[in-house]
Amino acid sequence: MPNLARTTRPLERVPNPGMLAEVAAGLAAPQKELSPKYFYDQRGSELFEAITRLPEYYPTRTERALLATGLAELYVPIDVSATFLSQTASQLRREYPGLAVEPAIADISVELNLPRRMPRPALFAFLGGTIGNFYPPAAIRLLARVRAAMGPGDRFLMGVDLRKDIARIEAAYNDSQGVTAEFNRNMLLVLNHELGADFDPRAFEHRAFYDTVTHRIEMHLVSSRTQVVEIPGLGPVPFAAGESIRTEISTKYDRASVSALFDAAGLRIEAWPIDPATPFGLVVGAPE
Ligand code: AVJ
Repeated sequence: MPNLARTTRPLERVPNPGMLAEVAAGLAAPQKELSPKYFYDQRGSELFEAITRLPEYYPTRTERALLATGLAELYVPIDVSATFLSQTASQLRREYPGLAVEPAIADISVELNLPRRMPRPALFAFLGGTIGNFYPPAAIRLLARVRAAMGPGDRFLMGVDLRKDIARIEAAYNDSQGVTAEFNRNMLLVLNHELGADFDPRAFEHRAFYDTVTHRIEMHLVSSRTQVVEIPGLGPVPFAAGESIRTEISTKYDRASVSALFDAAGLRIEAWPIDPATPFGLVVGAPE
């Protein structure tokens, strides 16, 4: 068996001194849980890009079709996946020679790490429906952080996946090629690489199901047998057969639930251009 614990690759993500404590807390909970941000090392970011091209995964292509192409003078892409981000920045500079691209490496659940000065008015964009990965209190904190960085003339553009037929949502997270399953298991490789853990990704199964009460799809990694995982500094983590780690929630919204989030963060909905067929939407927010 390959030793997944020891590799010499450089860190591909934002340095994260709090990672071990966060992983420890998540794995100590009755429902073991890890943050979906740990999907995104180089491989995880590439897998997510592959997901965006899957026939079942409708969000990205719908969002792109909704966006009119107007070019800004300064683009500040923010991402937790550092190597992937700098590759994207180089590619954008080649594609749009007139555009200033200033990438910011950040864990947006903690800070935005914006440049000190930016041309205004600025459009803050949070696309893909990623707001759905945050539990309501964290979603409000994130939007409030954006709101605090906005000037009066700035606007906020957010992609939101909307409530729809359960089968269509579940298919988008259980694609027939197994890319989402590999994306899900990649989180274990991230923990092996960054914490020296010894997860065997083959011993965990991908599961994704929709919860109609909380309006979210949940992704889990289900332990296929009784096993003990070793995480240096944390010790042995036992798993029962069938026990899962929740690795992601992806909440689906409607106009009322977006409006409630915006209210709590000091934003108001200025426009609501959606694709009613999917449905998937964009929302334009302004400071209240
Ligand atoms: C990148 C957060 C928008 O929640 O749909 C794709 C990640 N997870 N397939 C989402 C994801 C499973 C995606 N976001």
